[in-house]
Amino acid sequence: MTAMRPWQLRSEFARRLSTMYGAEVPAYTTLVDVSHEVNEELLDKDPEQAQRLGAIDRVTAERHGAIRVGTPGELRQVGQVFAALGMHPVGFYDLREAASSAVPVVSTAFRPIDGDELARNPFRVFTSVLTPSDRRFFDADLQRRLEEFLSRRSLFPPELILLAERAERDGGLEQADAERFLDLAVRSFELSPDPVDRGWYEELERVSAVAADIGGVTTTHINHLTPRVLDIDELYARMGRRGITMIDDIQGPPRWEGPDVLLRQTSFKALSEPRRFREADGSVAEGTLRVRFGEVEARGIALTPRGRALYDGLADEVERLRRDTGRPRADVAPEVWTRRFPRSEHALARDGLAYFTFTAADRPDAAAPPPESLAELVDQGWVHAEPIVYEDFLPRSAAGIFQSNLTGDGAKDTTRQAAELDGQWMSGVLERPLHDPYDLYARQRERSLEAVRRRLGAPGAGTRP
Ligand code: OOG
Ligand code: NI
Repeated sequence: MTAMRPWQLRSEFARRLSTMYGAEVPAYTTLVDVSHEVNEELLDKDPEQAQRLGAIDRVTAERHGAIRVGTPGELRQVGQVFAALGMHPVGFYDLREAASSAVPVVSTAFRPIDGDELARNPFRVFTSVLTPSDRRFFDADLQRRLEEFLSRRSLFPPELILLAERAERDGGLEQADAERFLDLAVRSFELSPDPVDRGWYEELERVSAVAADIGGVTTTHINHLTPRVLDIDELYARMGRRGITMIDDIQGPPRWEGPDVLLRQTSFKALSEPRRFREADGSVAEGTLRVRFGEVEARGIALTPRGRALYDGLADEVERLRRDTGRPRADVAPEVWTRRFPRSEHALARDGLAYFTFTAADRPDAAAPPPESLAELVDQGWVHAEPIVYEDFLPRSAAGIFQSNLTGDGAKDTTRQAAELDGQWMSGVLERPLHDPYDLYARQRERSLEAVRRRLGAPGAGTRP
């Protein structure tokens, strides 16, 4: 009998990470306080609406972290540590393509993948790995020196990896081991007091501030920890009133009259933090770095590939209009959405644009057999639809958040050869399957439809779109 199951380790890790990060970055605590304030108010006003996309206990504890590592070996170890917490790699994000400034990383997100695990604690970590072989950013000489620097460091103590392997194998850890595991895991993501080699850091910074943050230091750290808020516009205004400067924009879908979909994010600007530097003459001096920021997010309904294509099309149209007319995005976007995006959850469900789970409605009066098309089942009231919340990330928003917090644009030579890195590469490095987010949502929907068919005694119900 193990004392702590993976989900308990996950909750406890997220809680301790939050305490640690709050001590390192006090403005994060303000962000969490204001998020809770806004959430409580909405809950008081309309408990049902406020909890439509997750019970309040889940939402209150909900966080995502962001970390950045340097090598395939480090990424594999990260995968092992998170496996102990019941978190699996989902999705492949290529920020090299999504960002206009130099962001030489590819990423995945570790998260729980089952509905009940997500409900217990949905903690997720956006994890990026540096791409030193990408010639658009690094020449052969810099690649060699960077890889050599990275090969000399070790981010995770062997004891942590052993405990993680044991936790994954046994489905949890005994109390004393769990305590040790959590302690070592949280400490691995603390900001290190080790001096930063100034010359090396600055050389990398000229290529990319992200490359310097990852490969310019001998340790890793949590870059940000993001609480979930139910009204991000209200939060944005309140943070401003508390004197905390936010970035200019809220990334993702606009505020509008229709359903919340996907993910909206914003952040406060990267803060100057004291760090020690080793100078060229070997002396150590105090200095500052501006790398870590505070992000906050509001989550909406997961879109199907068709819904996502519509979303991406609207994002392009908004961008075009913004450029052509010079009007702010916050004015243009709601107009475009009102014109082109379905105005109700019902329409999203009927048209197969978003993911829902379905339950059979009580229809004792029904004379005809239920229809085979899901659209008709929805339209004729045979089923109730509950939205599935989006558990993943958006590459454009991620790139936007990265960019708005970088000190400089860095340098990207687009005439040179990109390194070919994709989901298959990532999965090989992790030695684990990389889950496709759409498959996970579709599976959740399909399970609910199987139950509907059994309830209605109609094996064909909902088998067509
Ligand atoms: C990750 C940026 C992406 C998000 O929420 O989209 C991200 C990073 O800054 O390391 O966290
Ligand atoms: Ni983030």
